[in-house]
Amino acid sequence: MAKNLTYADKASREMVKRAAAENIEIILDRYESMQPQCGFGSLGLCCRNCSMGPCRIDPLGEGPQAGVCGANADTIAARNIARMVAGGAAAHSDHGRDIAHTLLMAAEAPNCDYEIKDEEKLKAVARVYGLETAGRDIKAVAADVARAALAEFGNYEGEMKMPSCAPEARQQLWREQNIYPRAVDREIVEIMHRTHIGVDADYKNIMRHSMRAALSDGWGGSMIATELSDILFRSPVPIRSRANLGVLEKDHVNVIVHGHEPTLSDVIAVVSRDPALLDRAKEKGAKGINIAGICCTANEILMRHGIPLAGSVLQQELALMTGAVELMVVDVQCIYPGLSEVAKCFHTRLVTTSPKAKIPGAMHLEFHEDKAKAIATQILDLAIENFSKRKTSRIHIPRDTERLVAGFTSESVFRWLGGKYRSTYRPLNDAVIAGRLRGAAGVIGCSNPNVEYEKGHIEMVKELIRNDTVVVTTGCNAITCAKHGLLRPEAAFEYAGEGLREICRAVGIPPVLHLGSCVDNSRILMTLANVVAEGGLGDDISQLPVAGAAPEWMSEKAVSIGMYFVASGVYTIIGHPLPMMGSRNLHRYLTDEIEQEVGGKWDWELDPVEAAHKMLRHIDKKRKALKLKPMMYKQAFEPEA
Ligand code: SF4
Ligand code: MSK
Repeated sequence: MAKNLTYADKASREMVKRAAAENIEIILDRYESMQPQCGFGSLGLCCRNCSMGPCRIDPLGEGPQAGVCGANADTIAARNIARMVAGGAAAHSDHGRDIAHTLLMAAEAPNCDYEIKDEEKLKAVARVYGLETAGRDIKAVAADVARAALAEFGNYEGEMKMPSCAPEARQQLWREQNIYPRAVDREIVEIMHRTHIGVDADYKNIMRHSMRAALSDGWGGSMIATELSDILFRSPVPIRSRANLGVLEKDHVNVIVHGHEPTLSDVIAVVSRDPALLDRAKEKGAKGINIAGICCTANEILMRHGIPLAGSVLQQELALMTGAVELMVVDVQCIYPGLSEVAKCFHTRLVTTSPKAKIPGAMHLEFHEDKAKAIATQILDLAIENFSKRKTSRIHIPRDTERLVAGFTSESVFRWLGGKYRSTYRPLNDAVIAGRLRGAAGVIGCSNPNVEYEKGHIEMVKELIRNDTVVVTTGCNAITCAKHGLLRPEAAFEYAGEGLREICRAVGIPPVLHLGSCVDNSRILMTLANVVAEGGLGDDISQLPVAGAAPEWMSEKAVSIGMYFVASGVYTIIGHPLPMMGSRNLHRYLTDEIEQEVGGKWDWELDPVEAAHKMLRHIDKKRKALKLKPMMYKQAFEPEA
């Protein structure tokens, strides 16, 4: 499947071809060389949690059915999934912790390069933490908010505060199920403890705690990352830009920012407009400095500065294949170590900046928030310097770009849906109640060479909007949608059903709404909470006509995200199943029984159109339970065969 590029955008196809012609190894080659991949690992039946192992369970039932310690398929598979949740929740939440430290610095450090850019958001977050704001110095409030957020990671008693943004009924259910998160670090550490040799052997018990840890991510660490980033870098507003490798410019110094955190990339975006730097670039023969992004760092600076998207996770090496990138600067997450070898084939400098993420062969220039502007300038100077090392004959930039509108938030997004600006969710709820909108779907997540390149994202999203389901998107799905023209307002006329089309026409928004980066899935949670609070669609998220999907998921973060959506009451479908299919019991629990406990459940379906239909059937089921009017418009989707 890896090299099937039927659905890939033209720019990616061009660069994959170039890599093959020049014998430069990229992810698709490495994926192919890994085949066949380990069946025990894929089924979740391999354990190496202690040195009596590694142990493998025979999926056919003929060989061993328990590891040396006696752990069976259910225990081993559940422990493996739990550890994926721990990895994902840790990645998101550590990001949130760093942003909280930056906010504290902005509040207290003299001459800090960061400032409080969104006082309204600061006050809103202060209210969540029960902090007084009236008549207080804004920096003092910011310091209190930062400290309260940091306390969420290491609380030693009570519950986390941020999850109090969830509907009351949902919070109550979490308490009844004993999965209300207490502290981010605690829940993650507890996963590692429970999955140690000889601790928790009950797969359901392990999964319940995994939900608790995932909730500490979605309604905790990730939400802190989003809210505090808005305070520091300002809340996004709808903004126009472009996407795909064609955003690189032949006569400019091209700098790609890649990774996940906005702390450095936001400063790079600002500093790149410094006249002194631009003069230096001109002295070297460049017309200017062009910043473009890959992965979620890209989403962060797209939303706030309109910086164009060079591509999604699978395009990181392809961007270097253009021969036109002077420097790629990376922070954390989703950064392939393989970049270092591809960079060597061109003049490109690969620069790592986080003490948590060094790559052999890359230059390391450590980022410190207290010297943000100086370091950003140093990085851009390196890129300018490198411009003269370009080999013109090696440059091949695909021409393809696509227009997009991005930068919606839970505060702004659905206010638009009613046809005029209103400060409530009433227009959205009314559209759903009246049947102009069938419901809403979150389609998110990575790209993965184990499925046909981008087919899952595009086909699923098109099928959903065709059936009057507004799609909210984040992460690499958002980038893929952008490249394929789904984030243009005109996409409503080309692809959306009549009801959704009418709404998009009235307010000039695309049918697919870009809500940001991976941590910004918290914006989707907050949106769901706001819809419930608005009234008329039940008193809990699990009653809403909504569904979630990650058709091409790949990272541990995606597992944590899926788990917190399920634990929040959302039907969540992914392409490839979680690596646990060797355990029938765990499969049954996650795809069925778990719904009795939390109202949401997992599902898997490789065919993206069929997956979209499963989501639509679920949405219809919820509409029926709410006794909503039948859909006003004739649907393309046939609910029952
Ligand atoms: Fe084997 Fe049990 Fe050790 Fe896992 S924890 S490696 S199943 S003995
Ligand atoms: S970057 S986690 S590949 S969405 Fe957020 Fe893309 Fe997935 Fe990384």
